Amino acid sequence: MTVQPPTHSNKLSTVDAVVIGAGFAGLYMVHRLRVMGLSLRAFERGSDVGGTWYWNRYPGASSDSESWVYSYSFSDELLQGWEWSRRFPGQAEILRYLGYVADRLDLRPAFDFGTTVTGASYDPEQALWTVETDTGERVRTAYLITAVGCLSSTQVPDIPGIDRFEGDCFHTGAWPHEEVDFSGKRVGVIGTGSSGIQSIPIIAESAAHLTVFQRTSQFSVPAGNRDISAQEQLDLKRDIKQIREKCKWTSIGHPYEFRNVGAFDVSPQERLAQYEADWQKGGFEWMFGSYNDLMVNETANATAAEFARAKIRDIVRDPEVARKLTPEGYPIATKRLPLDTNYFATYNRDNVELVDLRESPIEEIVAQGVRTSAQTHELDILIFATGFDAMTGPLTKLGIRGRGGVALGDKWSAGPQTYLGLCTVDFPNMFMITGPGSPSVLGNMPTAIEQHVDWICDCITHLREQGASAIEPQQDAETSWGEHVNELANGTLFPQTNSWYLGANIPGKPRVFMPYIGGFGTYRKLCDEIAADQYRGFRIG
Ligand code: NA7
Repeated sequence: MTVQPPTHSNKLSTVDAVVIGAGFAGLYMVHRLRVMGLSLRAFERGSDVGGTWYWNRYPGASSDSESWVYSYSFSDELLQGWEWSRRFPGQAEILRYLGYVADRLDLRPAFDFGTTVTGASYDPEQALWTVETDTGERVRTAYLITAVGCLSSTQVPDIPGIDRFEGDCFHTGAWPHEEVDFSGKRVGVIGTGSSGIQSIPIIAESAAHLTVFQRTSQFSVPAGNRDISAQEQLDLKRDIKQIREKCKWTSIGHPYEFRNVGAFDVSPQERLAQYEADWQKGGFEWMFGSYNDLMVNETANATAAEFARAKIRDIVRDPEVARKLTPEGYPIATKRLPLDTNYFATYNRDNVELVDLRESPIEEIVAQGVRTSAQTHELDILIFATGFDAMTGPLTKLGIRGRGGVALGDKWSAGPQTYLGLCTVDFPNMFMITGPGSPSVLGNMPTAIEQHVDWICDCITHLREQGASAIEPQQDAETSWGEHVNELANGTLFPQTNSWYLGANIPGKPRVFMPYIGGFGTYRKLCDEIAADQYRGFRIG
């Protein structure tokens, strides 16, 4: 393999490719480009590799994908050289894994860490991007590749008085590197999405008092996390290639699919028994390995939702607290379904209090804590588990301007427009790994990332073989893709619910269902067909 050393200079340099981000996507992208012999620069705002797992160090942070699929599959050596300890790996173990990959492939020297991309503009005459960073560098590049993740732009709500709080304040997605000590402290958590649901049980174990501020009650499925036994390690080493191959073609990039039966094709007794058996196993399979009409038929969905609600009522001893925790009014899994370890049982602890913000909304943050319409909750530590400007946020904040100086954020002011979630008109040679309009967040991210990186590398190879200077979607292909993504989403229950999939968590964000919901396997096949058909729908010049 020929590896081109990166050129680190403060002058205006020109390279073949610039990659932004050192998470799962950026690491694999840099590796592939180096093997292809391209010169490149890579920028990462964190001080090391890790992406999501560099930033989300909150207690209990964990992957919701099984460890054996939450990893790279492109290299046998990497697969065989690493052993996961748990079914669902925690943040620290995943970060160690990404460090292992970076070491094995010698990726760190390719990155400028602690460097934020502040802008990029396109010169159509030269078919080159000029990328600018906060360290004052300007780099010209033919290919601009974003590997910035879908959930990396943290969202802190605009609550009056937020700067007045005198205690410590953290966002789960920008957690400090030092351990936060909760012992003897009065802690407040705002938000009960995945981050809140993962962290609340752990914080409750050491805090003197924990107040959870809940705006929308959430469904959650037990993770069923456990150690991986020695025998299972051997089995995984033997079977991992087949398991990973299977992931490529299923609908959510995991090695299972919805069953070939609907919820009403079986008797109520059989259905309940199946739900119970799958619940005991834990994990997403309970929902996404279940009846095939759960996400398209409201009545079918209600059978699963009612099962999950009954579990909350069984676990939570105080009926009033159980009532507040029980989600009503939206179909299960139309908000991103969390997996939990002892989440609902945590509310049986004496030191945990639930505040239902639908009954008593937050009015302001004061020096001592949070004031709702009912009372002031005094706190030493306030945690925002309030999520992210998902999918588009990490991209639009890069300050990228395409042909004619059009800003990406302006182009997408009515919602993201892409072809395949990979490219967008007026931004030639810009590739987005897991961009909006691709399956991305609807399944196992490493599966989605590897498919995108491989497709982009094949595309760049094709361009270079053809002597072509630029690739860009055709307008009609982009428009039809947007319509197709929308139409597929409208055939499901997802658009009924306020979720970050729709941008509904960000005030003023257009309500557009952003990921492609047609399935990972279908999408992969389509991307391959488009490439084989001379990059149908793209203009190559
Ligand atoms: P999520 O899933 O977006 O959850 C954010 C939570 O914060 C959710 O419960 C929100 O309630 C709540 N929230 C947001 N703004 C407010 C305000 N202003 N007041 C009260 N509560 C608020 O983010 P996570 O970090 O938990 O998870 C993100 C993804 O990371 C996750 O899905 C996985 O893919 C990994 P709401 O439901 O909007 O009423």
